[in-house]
Amino acid sequence: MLRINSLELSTRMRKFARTSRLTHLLVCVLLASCYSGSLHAQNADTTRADIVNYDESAVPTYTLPDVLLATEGETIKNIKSWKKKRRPEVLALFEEHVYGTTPDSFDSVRYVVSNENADAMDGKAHLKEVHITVWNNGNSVSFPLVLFIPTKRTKPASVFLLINNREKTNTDPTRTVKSTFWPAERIIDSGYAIAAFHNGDVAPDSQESYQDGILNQLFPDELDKDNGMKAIGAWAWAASRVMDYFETDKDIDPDKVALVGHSRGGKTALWAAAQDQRFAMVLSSCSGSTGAALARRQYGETVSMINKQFPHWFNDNYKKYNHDVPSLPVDQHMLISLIAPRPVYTTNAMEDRWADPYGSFLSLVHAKPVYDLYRREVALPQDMPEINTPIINSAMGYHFREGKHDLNVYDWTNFIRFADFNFKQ
Ligand code: GTR
Repeated sequence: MLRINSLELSTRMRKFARTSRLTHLLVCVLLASCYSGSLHAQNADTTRADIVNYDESAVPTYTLPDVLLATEGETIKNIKSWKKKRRPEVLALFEEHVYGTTPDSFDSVRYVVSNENADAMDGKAHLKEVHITVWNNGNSVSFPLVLFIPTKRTKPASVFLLINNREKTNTDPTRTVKSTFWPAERIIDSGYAIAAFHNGDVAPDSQESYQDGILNQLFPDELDKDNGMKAIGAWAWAASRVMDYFETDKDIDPDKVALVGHSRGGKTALWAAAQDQRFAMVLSSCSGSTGAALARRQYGETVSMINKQFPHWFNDNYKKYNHDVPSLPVDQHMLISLIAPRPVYTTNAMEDRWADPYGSFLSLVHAKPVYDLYRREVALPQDMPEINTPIINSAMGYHFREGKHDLNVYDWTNFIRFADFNFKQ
């Protein structure tokens, strides 16, 4: 068992905590009013878990479940028993207690290229707009995929696939709108293809209507189960359907698909890649609670807060842990471990205490033993890296940048560097 006490924090982290206390306070007040104002108002008997904590010294002492200790008590020492025993066990725990089950079949699928332009971006890219339609039990759901493939290349392209959780204009196929959230021209210039689908086309991101997509239409049984999939599970399922499509497109190298997501999309990207090992790489931006951040630290957004504000994201079982995080049979380092040995890169931003940067970095550190089983070279420092000091030449990458909760050109630039290192080496 790994016992961690906030008093054992690195000197750097304490200095960071001290110097940014004012920012913490400010952000705390802002977030308390933006995100959890209703929580404070709702709960006359506000429990500890409902107060936003931005104070490192108030992080409780916690014990992380050991990622290499199987339920029956066996310590996992090699890849074979990790793959056969512990990995399926950890995956099942996340399904049961957090993200929900994912149906493993459907009746049929069809891909229709509804628009194509072999001369997009001044001839630099080939645009394909593809409609992916999935049928199950007589019902169907269709969602669009936008894909730009570099024209100058000698072999099928490696691709970044973004789960777009913001406005659809961010991934404008006409390129009238050019967004730093999805800097498609920059990616094409680097030799990669870039793709995106919108999460809302698969399951609306709303407590009232999240069912009105694949859940009602294709998998209504999930809605009756305490461990049934909800919106994040549905978005992850859609990422796998895009992967299915990539396997049929001769312009794409299906062995080099990097899944990208920001915030709720970043949580989804991690969960999708944990389940679907065809994703060769994951890049998860500012994913925070129930993404990369360790739940047991209860720093920034907690399990209770996320479940109250977004009850449609995770399964119903997860709500049982709102005020009992220590009894969760998993923590988020175990989610990262499910990605091993594939390269994973996570990010945090200085002005985004809500996503617990230090707790997200620690997740990588505590998932590393599984990468070690595979003898992957991991160049993570023991301490939180300095601001704007990305860790690139490594199977586990990370940066903690200045600025706010976002996915921006700095992030993408480092994603490209990380992909260059891991795909081309
Ligand atoms: C916040 C939520 C975070 C994060 C973010 C986002 O409101 O509390 O967990 O997912 O939204 O998706 O931008």
